[in-house]
Amino acid sequence: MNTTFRPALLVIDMQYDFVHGSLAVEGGHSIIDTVNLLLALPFVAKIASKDYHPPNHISFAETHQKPVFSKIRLLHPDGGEESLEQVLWPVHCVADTPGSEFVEGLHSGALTSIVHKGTHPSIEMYSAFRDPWHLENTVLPSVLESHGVTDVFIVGIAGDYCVKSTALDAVDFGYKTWVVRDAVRSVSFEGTEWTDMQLKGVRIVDSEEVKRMI
Ligand code: VGL
Ligand code: ZN
Repeated sequence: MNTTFRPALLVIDMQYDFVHGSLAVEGGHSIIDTVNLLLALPFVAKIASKDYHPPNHISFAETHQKPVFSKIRLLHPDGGEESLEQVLWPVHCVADTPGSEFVEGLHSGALTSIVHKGTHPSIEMYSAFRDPWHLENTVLPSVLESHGVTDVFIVGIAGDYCVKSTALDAVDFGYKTWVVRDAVRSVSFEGTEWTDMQLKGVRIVDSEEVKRMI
């Protein structure tokens, strides 16, 4: 058994609303085939996250009666001065609605686990590992630990939000972290997420290279 390289695939938020629905990301549909190719490789774990919000979630513009895509400051849930900028999104990925389902065509039968995130009404959670205040972990850290994972390969949506936050946390949790560029799509066209991730130690690869590695 190879104990020095135990790769996991993390499929981030490949859900109806991010591909066809209220927060559809440009080109989201075009990465489904590539994600499916990667899902067929012998990773030790194949884990998908689902953005999974209550109807009145704090990240929804409607919750604050403010314009979609406007920004607010969110205070630390336990009080104090600390705050984070929050983009206010259209209502998306509400738990148990069609918008939160995996996008049609995704080979979800190949998955070994599913991680739900953003389920708490008053806490935004872009990362599949934990909330931005580091108050609570999802099940992802323990799932990765239970499989003895050494390397995580991240794909999905959105490159500049949930993929990036998940990748930075993967580095913080001590994993060798790879983001598969041609299996990611972003909300904005600025493209700064790639250098932001690289500067923090994330390795950017393409799917052809991953096929040779796994
Ligand atoms: C995401 C915006 C709001 C994402 C989730 O999956 O990147 N983006 N919620
Ligand atoms: Zn969300």
